[in-house]
Amino acid sequence: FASLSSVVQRNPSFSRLNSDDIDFFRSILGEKNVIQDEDRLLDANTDWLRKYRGSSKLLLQPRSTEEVSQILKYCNSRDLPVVPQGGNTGLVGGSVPVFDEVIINLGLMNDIISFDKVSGILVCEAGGILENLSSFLDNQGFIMPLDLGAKGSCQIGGNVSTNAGGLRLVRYGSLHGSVLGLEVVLADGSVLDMLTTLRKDNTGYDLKHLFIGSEGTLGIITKISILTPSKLPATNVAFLGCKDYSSCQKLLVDAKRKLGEILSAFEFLDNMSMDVVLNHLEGTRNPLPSTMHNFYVLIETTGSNDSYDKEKLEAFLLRSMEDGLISDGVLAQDINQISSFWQIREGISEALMKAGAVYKYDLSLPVEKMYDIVEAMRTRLGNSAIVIGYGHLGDGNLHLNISTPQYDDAVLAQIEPFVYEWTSNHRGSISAEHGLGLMKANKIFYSKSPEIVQIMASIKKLLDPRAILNPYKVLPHSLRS
Ligand code: AKG
Repeated sequence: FASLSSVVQRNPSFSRLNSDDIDFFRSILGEKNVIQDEDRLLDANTDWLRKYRGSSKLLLQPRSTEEVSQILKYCNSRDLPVVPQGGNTGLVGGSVPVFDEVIINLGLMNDIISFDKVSGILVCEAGGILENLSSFLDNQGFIMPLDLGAKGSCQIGGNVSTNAGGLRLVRYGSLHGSVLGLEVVLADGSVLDMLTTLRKDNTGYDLKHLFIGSEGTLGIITKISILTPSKLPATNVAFLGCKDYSSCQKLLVDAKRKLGEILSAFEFLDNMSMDVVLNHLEGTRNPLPSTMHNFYVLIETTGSNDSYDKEKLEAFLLRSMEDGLISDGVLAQDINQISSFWQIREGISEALMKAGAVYKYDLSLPVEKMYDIVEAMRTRLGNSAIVIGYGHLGDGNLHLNISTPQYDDAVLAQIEPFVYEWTSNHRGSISAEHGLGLMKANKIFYSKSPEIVQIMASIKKLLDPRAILNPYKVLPHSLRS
């Protein structure tokens, strides 16, 4: 676990929890949803990567917006800090306490409030698990506009508050586009009803955007209205081998042009990523077993006419092979093959966890420069670490991951600040889709100017003057009250 005391000090203006507080929470939530059980607290205090561990003594499980409001009103009046928590699958230490913050888990607030089959607009509570929402929509002939490896545990409220990207962004855009409305509880307990179901509404500042991606530091999202695309009948997935990164890039340009509106995912991984998956995830096999390729690309198309889509994809693949952009490839023949191809790409994070210690960087970079940082890092680290690169090539989002058998401060010192400086020098983002959390709060200046960060701090002060909401996250320590 990262040593937190060297990174951040507990805010001395915060109170300590006492027995009157517990009595109050019991009075509003009932005995069973005021949790002090050590095992459950240990889980809720520990992040998915097992890198950060807080020491909260209290987990609250509200069942309604009204209960969230009462909790926050009380905590604000008592200067008790809180951490909103969804599925706790974040990768930057944003969803766990740093010290003794009260954990507010939204998991019991998982109702679907309405679904309009004409417009495809879903209104639901924040604690709905992404996969459950997808299954609900599947029965209605729709899909969620986002999909990610953590779908079985992550909650839509967490997805929205971190502005999660995922595997479909290349087709359906970010949550800033799909989310139409929100209900949010502010630190003082007031409820902002922005839960519109309108596609268009230009009546002044669109405040919901402040809460999308602010990682629970400005308010707690309790309800969401989201535009969902129709489920199309034809999905095809190709798994391809490429000789170099430049071929992957050219393939992307061609895919956008030639597959056009049916392109729904364009993912890549290097051969080191493939090795990690094959070595650590049981039951996986390389879809292209005969030769090792330097890079692999997964292309998914989704459209309304299977034979037309297949013909289009096959013609594209044939042409790309003739042009030398693809060395080998295979088109999934059934749903099992589709899921086995996706399992390789989606399983990389889990495989890395099994391989040892992992240092994660989620970068946005111009596509043509994106892989240079992987090579630069390999040169820097030599034999001391395995450096892998994969991610959402279609969105210019690289997941640079570095794996060592054990955690090593000397390796970290080689990686940081180099990785942040390199990204900043190329006008990239140090967090493409994972957020800043605790891990990168102090690194914000690599991606945002002092003027912008100052405005962010002013907005924080306006909405959460006592700074009780997800403290120590997102904003740099120097600017916190
Ligand atoms: C992805 O696989 O797309 C992720 O966002 C996880 C990346 C990581 O584990 O570094």
